[in-house]
Amino acid sequence: MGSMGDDDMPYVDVLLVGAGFASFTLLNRLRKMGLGVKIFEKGAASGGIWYWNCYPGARVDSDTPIYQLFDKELYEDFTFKERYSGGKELRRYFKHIEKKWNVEEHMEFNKHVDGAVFDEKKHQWVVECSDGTYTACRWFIPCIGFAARRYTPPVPGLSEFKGDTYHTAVWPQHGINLRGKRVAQIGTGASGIQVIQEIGPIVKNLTIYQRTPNFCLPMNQRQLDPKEEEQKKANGDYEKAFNETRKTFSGFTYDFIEKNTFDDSPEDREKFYHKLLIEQGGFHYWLNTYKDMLFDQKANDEAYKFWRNSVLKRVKNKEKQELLAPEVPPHPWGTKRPSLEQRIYEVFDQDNVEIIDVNEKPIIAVEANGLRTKKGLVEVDTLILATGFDSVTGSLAQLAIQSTNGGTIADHWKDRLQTSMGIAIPGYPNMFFLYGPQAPTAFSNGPSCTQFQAEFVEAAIKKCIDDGITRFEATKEAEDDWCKRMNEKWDVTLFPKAKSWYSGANIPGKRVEPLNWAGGMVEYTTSLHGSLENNYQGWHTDKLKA
Ligand code: N01
Repeated sequence: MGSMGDDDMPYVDVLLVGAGFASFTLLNRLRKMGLGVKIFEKGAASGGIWYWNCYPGARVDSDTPIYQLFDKELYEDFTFKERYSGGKELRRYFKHIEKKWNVEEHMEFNKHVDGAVFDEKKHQWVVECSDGTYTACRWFIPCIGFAARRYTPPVPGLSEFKGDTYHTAVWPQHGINLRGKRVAQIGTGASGIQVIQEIGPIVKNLTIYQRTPNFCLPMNQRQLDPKEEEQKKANGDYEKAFNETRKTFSGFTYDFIEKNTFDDSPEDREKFYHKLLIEQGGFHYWLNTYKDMLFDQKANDEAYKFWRNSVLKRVKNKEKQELLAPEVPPHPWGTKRPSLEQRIYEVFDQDNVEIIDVNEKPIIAVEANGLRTKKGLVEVDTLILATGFDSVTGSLAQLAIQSTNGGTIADHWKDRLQTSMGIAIPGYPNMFFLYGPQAPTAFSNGPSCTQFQAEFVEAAIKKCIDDGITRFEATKEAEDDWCKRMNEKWDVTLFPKAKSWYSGANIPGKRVEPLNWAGGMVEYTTSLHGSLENNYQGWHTDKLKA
């Protein structure tokens, strides 16, 4: 970081990292305030996660209209085609944003941010990129999401494999033809389920190495009628939906109901579950159900029982039934991320699809021609790693962003994860991060979370500019308070009973702790905005001496 202080260093008021939903929301808001804004994106195009995750079947699990930027200017001439949009459609949407908002001058692609250091004399960040360039900015805002650091498990012999290996997080942009191939896949999370569903019907055979079954929910996908959508826009239904997301736990348009599981008779409960799971589909069975489902084990068992029966009806193979919907679940229902599916259980049940439980039959080694377990060698042409991410914390912790107290973000989190309200860190003045740790992130609809965080960032920057403040840093007290509240919210739920990326348990050696705010969106946004009150109570402020 040698160039600090160069007067000819390029300067921009706000530097955003990553070209996904969060950055575009901020870009539009902040440039309207008259600020100079740039987005540095390491990929060759915009889309954020939708640029990188282009594996077969990639599709979002949030429904139209709430999976988009909440902006009339954008939706008035763009209509999504399906209830749940596919990856290609989302990329088309990002192109639309770029064109509609005329963002070209703000974008730099193939620009990888390595690290940054704060210049106390100027109250500016100096940001270093891997192309050797430095950029100064007053406000530095990484918007790199929770899945920017992929994870590959240390399977013995992985480099010995002579076939092709692909990780879902860096799937080749040109696609891969797997028709008629013998394929092995490790992992059955959200990415893994979508790949299986897509390729199961076309490959010669597919061997799935499963560690934990994914308790999938029917997506109830459907094509949208363009005329109907136009009518909805004209009626104000889109705006109503966006507003609704502000009032719910997860930033969806629906919420937990004001009833506990056993308030209903068994018959009424069955009817209610049926409505959520079968008729409505999507996340209704997860986030629109009895309010005790994620807090009370007995209530949770009821939800599991109903869900399990629905799966058993779709899978004929008895062994697969037990692998996919075991009598005794490995974790409470809904404490790991359920995937939305369109035909996954029928695909799992196909004769060309085999499921190997790696708890019972661990992968002994990957060999030149395939994968060996104690059952023998399965020869394959292609190996797919759908093994996820060093989620939530890994994205930021991998960057060399220096604290004013010394050390990096990874150092700051050495003993515990700590942030102020999941948006800032003491020692990192004038820096916010969006859709990251200790925010509603993994428990929320992405565009809702980033929209509400962006509104706060805009309000904070505006207030600072109005008050002549040039240095704005979270207090240690605010951070300690947030960590305490994080744990209080988490500990009363059933989430700690699951080994999940929600708590870092998917990465060997990673400390297990709550990574996401489990107190709901409303309390989250209220806390953010409240922190600016009473003379910036959650923040230290300073002004450059003239
Ligand atoms: O990653 P994951 P992902 N041996 O961590 C398994 C979002 N997203 O990329 O469950 C064997 O969920 C691991 O097993 P286990 C979404 O929020 C959204 O699928 O840890 N298996 C798991 O099955 C999602 O939740 C969308 O026991 C091993 C899998 O690999 C998040 O991103 C689409 C293993 C990893 O699953 C992450 O999803 C895609 C090992 N050593 C992603 N190590 C949509 O909206 C790991 N696994 C649709």
